[in-house]
Amino acid sequence: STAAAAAIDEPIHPSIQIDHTQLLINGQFVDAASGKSFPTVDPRTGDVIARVAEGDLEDVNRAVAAARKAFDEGPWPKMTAYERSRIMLRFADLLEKHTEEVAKLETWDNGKPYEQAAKIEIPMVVRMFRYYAGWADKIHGFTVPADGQHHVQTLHEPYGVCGLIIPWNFPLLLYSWKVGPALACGNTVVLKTAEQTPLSAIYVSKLFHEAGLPPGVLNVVSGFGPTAGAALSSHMDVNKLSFTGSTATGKIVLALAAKSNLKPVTLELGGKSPFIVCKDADVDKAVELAHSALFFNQHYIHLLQGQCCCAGSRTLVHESVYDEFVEKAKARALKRVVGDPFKMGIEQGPQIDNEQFKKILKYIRSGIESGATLESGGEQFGSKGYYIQPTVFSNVQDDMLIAKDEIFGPVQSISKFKDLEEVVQRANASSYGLAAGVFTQNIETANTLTRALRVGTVWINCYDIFDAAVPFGGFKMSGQGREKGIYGLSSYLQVKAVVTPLKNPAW
Ligand code: TXE
Repeated sequence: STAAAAAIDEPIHPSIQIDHTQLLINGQFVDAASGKSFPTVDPRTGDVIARVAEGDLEDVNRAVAAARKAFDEGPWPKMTAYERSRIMLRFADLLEKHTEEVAKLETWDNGKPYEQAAKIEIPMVVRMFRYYAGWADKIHGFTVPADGQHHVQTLHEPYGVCGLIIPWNFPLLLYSWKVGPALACGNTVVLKTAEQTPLSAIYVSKLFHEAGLPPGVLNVVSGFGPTAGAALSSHMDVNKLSFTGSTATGKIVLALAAKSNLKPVTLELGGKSPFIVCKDADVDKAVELAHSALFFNQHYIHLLQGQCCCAGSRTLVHESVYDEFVEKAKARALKRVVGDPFKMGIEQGPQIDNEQFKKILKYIRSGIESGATLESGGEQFGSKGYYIQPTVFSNVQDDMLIAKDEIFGPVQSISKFKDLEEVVQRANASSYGLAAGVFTQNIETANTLTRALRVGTVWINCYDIFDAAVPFGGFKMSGQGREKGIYGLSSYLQVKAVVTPLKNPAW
C-alpha cells in the first residue's frame, strides 16, 4: 500500500556512530594487509552504512599466528578455568549494559526488528555466555575401570586454535553459539563474520577485551568467503573448524579441511523443516505457531523474515482441518506488520540483501508457475530496499521447487495430508533434517512422529524454543555435530587417555 511504502521510504536513523570497522587481531584494531575495504549495506535502502576492512589470506595468517601464540604460550589455556569463567561473565555483564547500541548495530546491518534484537536476541547472547562461563570450571574427564594393573583416566582438552565461520541471519547469536563454548574450553579463536553483517561482532569483541580477555585469544576477521573463509578453512595451523551457513558452502569448507590438515568440522547447514498439523490440533494455535515458525513471533524467538535455518517451511496439514487452516493462515499473513525494523511493533523488516531478495522473488514466481495457489503476498513490499510481502501458498505439491529448496524468505508453503504414515514418509523425503514441528493433542501421535522424524530437533506444540542448554544441529545434509548445551561443549574438546601402571592394584 502507499501508506506502508511511505513508511519505509524515510528510514529511521539509528542514532549511533560506527566506531569500529577494522580487523581485530592480537587485541589491536588493524587495517587489512592489502589496505582494502568493502561496503556493508543497510537492507532498508541499499545504502552503504560503512566501509569495513577486507581481510584475506595474509590477515587470516596474522590472526591464526596470534591465536596460536595465545594458545601455545598462554595465557588462555594456562589460566585457571575459574579465571576464564570470570572474564566471560564480565563480558556478559558489559554486553548486557550495551544492549541498546549492540541491538542497533544488529538491526542496521541485518534489517531484523530492533525489538527482536534488543529484547530477545542480545539477551539470548548474554545468557549463552553465562551458560558457557558456568561450564568452564566444570569440564573434567573420567577414571576408567580398565582390565589389568593400570590406573586409567581421561583428560578433556581444548583443540587449540578454532576457526569459526558464521552467516548473516543471526550474527551475534551464532557468534555466542561458537565463541562461548570454544573459549570456555580453553581454545583460542579466529572468527570470520559474514560479509553482509560485520559490524556487531567487532563491537562486542572489543567489549570482550575490556572485560579482561588477553590479546590473541579472540581475533575477528571481516571479509568474504572464497578468500578469508577459505583461507581459514584450509589453514594448517587451525585445529578445529565450526561453520554455519548453506549446505553448498558447508561441503566446500569440509573439503578444504580434509585437503589441508584434517581438522574436525562442526557444520550447521540449511533446512526444509516440516511443520505437521494433525487432525486433533488446536487449529488457531497451530496457525499462529506455523506462521511464527516461518515468519516471526513475539513470544518465542523471531524468525526474521523467514531467514532462519530451521524455518518451518513445509506446512503439512491434515485434510480434515486443511481448509480452515489455509483460510486462517492467509488472514494471519495479511495482518503481519512489515516496515522499518527500527519502528516499534514491526514484525518483519527487509531481507538481508539484493541477492537474497531476488532469489526469494524467483522462488515465488516458480511457485505460481508450477501451479501452487497464491493466497497472499507474492511481491516486493513498497518500492525501496529489500522488503517482501508475507507470502502464503496453498496446494503445494512435494515435487515443486518451493517445497524442496530452502527459500530463506517469508514464504509459507501449505499442503495437505491424509494419514500419519503418509506424512512421515513425506516429511522425511528431504535431503535436509534440521527440525520439525508437530501439532497434536494426542500423546500417541506425538510419540510416533517424534521417533519417526529424521531431524535434529522436534518441537511438539511449540516451535523455535532455543535454550542455551538444549542441543541444536542437523541430521542428513543439515549438518554434523551439535551446538549449544553440553553437546556443543564437547565439539571443542578432545579426549586424552592417560594410563599409569599400578603397583598395588588391590588397594
Ligand atoms: O551462505 P554461505 P549465503 C542458506 C540460505 C541462503 C543461502 C546462501 O538458504 O539463501 O544459504 O546464503 C562464508 N569458504 N543459509 O551465500 O555462502 C561466508 O562468507 C569458507 C542458511 O550467505 O553459506 C559466510 O561467512 N567460507 C544458513 C558464511 O560462509 C565461505 C545461514 C555463510 O555463507 C566460503 C545463511 C568458502 N568458500 C545462509 N564461501 C543457516 N544454516 O542458517 C562463503 N563462506
